[in-house]
Amino acid sequence: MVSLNQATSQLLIDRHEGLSSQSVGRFYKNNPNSPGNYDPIWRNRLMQECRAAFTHLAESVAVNHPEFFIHYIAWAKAIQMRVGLPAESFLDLIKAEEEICLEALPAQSAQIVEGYFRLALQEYEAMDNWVNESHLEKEAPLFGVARDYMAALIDGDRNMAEQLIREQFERSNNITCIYLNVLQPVEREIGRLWHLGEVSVAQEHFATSTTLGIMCEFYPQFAANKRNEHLVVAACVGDELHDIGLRMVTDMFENAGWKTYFLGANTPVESIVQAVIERKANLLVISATLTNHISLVVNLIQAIRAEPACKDVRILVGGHPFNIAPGLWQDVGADGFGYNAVEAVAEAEKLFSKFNNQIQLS
Ligand code: B12
Repeated sequence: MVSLNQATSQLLIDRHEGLSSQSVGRFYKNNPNSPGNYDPIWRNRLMQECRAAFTHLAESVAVNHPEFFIHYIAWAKAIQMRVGLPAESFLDLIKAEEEICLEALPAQSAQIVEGYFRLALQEYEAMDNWVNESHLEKEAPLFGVARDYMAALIDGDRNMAEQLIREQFERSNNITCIYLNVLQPVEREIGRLWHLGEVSVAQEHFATSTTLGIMCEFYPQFAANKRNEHLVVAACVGDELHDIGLRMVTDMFENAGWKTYFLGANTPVESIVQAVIERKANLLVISATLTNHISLVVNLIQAIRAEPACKDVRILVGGHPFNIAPGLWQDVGADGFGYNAVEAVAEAEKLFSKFNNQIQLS
């Protein structure tokens, strides 16, 4: 049976175009002096914003986690302010979206959606702090290396970037620490600076490809490690292109002696299921970064669970949405979750020791 949340989510998806144009109309009716009234470029921009808001709201309602809608609003607020829409105007746009939903949706759906808007509006002022907080923490291990590595990337100095990481590896011989305290926070910080308009798309792409190159150079270190008999298949869902986190997770499994089969971004569900069967995988690790990709995770897990040949396969999930929504991993039907690449391996080892004990006992 379809739940009220799923029905509401479907309504939002089916009607998002109409809801968007009514919201933009209401926004300008309530605020005739707001930027861009009678300007088709601005109207178009606000339409796009409303479409994205209703899509994120639909996903958030479908999985019953308001965090995603709240985070989307925080993200969009910074983007809209960057392109010249004042914070108070964006607030009025959200209020217009809410008004239209309450008028246009059936009462029970309107009630659900009202709760999501209420939570987002409660956080509206505080949201600026989320975006303004750096991912490079002064007290964190290797802060200096992370700071210099990021500066080299922003300068476009690949040699310097590689040298900093090489030197740190020579000093510490600790790849895990470099991954978690340099590469990961620097990627996130570059994303934050892009979001605020302080780093260009080109600079972000350069940083990302340099970081991926450095990670590849570490591979021989992992490959030398002792193998265990477990095999892990690693995949992102749907059109998710963010696969560096998953790559780190896979590398940490290699480092811990697992065999791995990395599929990365953009692999169709059938191909993931097929790979799991053909490789006789013990574990599937699924990564999602975008908060509107949770339904894709659910679909993939259901496809694995429906396949008799995968009955003993364990599933771990992770990535940004799981990090911000406690308990989501259980809601999507996974066996476990890890906040980062090290926790991913620890969780898998815990799962398999439990599983092996069960086999021995039965
Ligand atoms: C690099 C990057 C890209 C690259 C990705 C290249 C690649 N090969 O990965 C490209 C350019 C393709 C890209 C595209 C987009 N991006 Co982008 N991107 C980033 C960026 C800067 C870094 C991502 C990253 O590598 N992070 C570092 C890794 C190590 O962290 P992580 O993924 O969280 O992984 C760790 C844990 O989560 C965990 N984990 C991860 N997976 C798993 C799995 C399991 C099983 C377990 C247990 C644990 C686990 O372990 C990992 C390692 O410790 C982020 C910024 C950010 N905050 O991350 C934005 C970011 C994710 N992108 C963003 C956006 C908006 C986009 C685009 C929509 C932009 C656009 N308009 O086109 C597109 C979407 C493309 C798509 N369909 O996926 C937003 C997302 C906003 C949101 N809240 O949803 C971010 C946050 C930037 C921002 N601040 O605005 N992006």
